[in-house]
Amino acid sequence: MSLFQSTVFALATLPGRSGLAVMRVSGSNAKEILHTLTGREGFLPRRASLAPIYSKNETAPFDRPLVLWFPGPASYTGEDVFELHLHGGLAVTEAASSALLAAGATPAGPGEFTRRAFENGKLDLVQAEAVADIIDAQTQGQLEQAQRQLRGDLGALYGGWREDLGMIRAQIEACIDFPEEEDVLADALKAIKPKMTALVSCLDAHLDDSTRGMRIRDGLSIVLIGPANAGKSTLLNRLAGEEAAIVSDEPGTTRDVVRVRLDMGGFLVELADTAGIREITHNIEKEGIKRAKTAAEAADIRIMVVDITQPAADLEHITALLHDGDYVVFNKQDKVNDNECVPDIALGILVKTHRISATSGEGVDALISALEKRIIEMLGCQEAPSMTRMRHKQAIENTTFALVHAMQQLGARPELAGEHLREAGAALGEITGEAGTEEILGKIFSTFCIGK
Ligand SMILES: Nc1nc2c(ncn2[C@@H]2O[C@H](COP(=O)(O)OP(=O)(O)OP(=O)(O)O)[C@@H](O)[C@H]2O)c(=O)[nH]1
Ligand SMILES: [Mg+2]
Repeated sequence: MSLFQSTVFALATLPGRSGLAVMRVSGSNAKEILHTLTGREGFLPRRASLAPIYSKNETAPFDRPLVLWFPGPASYTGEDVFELHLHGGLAVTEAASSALLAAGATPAGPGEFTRRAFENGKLDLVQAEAVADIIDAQTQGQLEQAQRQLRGDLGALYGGWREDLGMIRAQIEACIDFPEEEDVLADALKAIKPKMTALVSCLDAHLDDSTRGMRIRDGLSIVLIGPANAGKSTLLNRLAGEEAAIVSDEPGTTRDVVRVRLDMGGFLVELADTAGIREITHNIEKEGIKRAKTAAEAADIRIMVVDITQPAADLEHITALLHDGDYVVFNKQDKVNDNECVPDIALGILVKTHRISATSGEGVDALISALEKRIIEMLGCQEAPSMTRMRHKQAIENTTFALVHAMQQLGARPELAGEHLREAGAALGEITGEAGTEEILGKIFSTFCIGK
């Protein structure tokens, strides 16, 4: 029996003119409502059939949709569900909504179908989030990660750790329940400790890997920095394939951070252009330079753009922002001979260098290939599933925190250790939803769109 009383409906497709519009209906009255709408009964489960559909008190049908009947629990939500594949367009979908309302269904809230699937045990919370991620995916990398998550890889990993925590706790409780022989208790507790240490290492390794999954989902950040007039904005426009940033021969053109989203090597990249960094007294430009530095510090990869024709003077403020593995791009190659030496920049770190012309495009393909290779190395497939949201990361951190506390209490106060283990299990359970509160669930599903 579903936890929800009402039967809800929503368009699963975008509203507006289209070939088809799919209306989804779920809830305990779905069968009765389908009968009211079509005047028919006996739809075969999971078989498509054409049926005329009527508005209340009308004898002429307003459309003849394809009807799909999914009796619960073998449905997406676990409840009785039907879908109407209507003709797309406002008049038809409006008529269908009115007929559904008249028959007693109510409009679904954001993510309500997936929420019902979660409440009815069809999906865990991590899988529900994966449904949202699949719909939002713009790149192959995002899609593959969301599909792995929907398959249950991440949920299985967390479920396994939760079981381990439960077993350790049971063992501690068993020791506490038979405390007659002190030596036996001490030995038994000693034997439990390595299991806890092993679990802490697994959680730590998962935390270390946390950026990967989140970068795949939210985008890897690449920031262009450099002196004024070096051609940063020209390069951003070339990489983006659009005139996103203003280009001019006046130094100090860019002030705000200009961000564009790109697909590089199948992964989502957020590329940012920033203000040229130079000694300046103008307040607005100063603020721009501050923002440039902040963006550079937060980025996953920095590309320093330098004008190949200019002497490499006063670049320390910029080179100080670079990290090992970043890029230095000598731009305006079209203005010099191929064999001309590049300006000698003092760097104490390992960077990759490229010679390009952002205006002619020379050398840009090689730069793109190098970046794509690097991104695939950073985000490409690994065996273990990665966490994909800050919410997961915080819960794993809380789990580790409680588990470490449990280890500290194990010898002296095993009953307290048991309590910390319970907290650790609860923190882990929040991720998959076993220990989810209404507040957490409400927050997650409110970000879904209607019809999901
Ligand atoms: N010849 C040549 N000119 C270039 C090249 N790239 C940029 N320029 C020119 O250099 C000038 C500055 O280019 P921008 O892209 O605005 O430089 P920027 O680094 O964004 O400059 P700021 O925003 O002021 O820091 C413009 O006149 C561009 O047309 C290049 O590869 N070759
Ligand atoms: Mg610029």
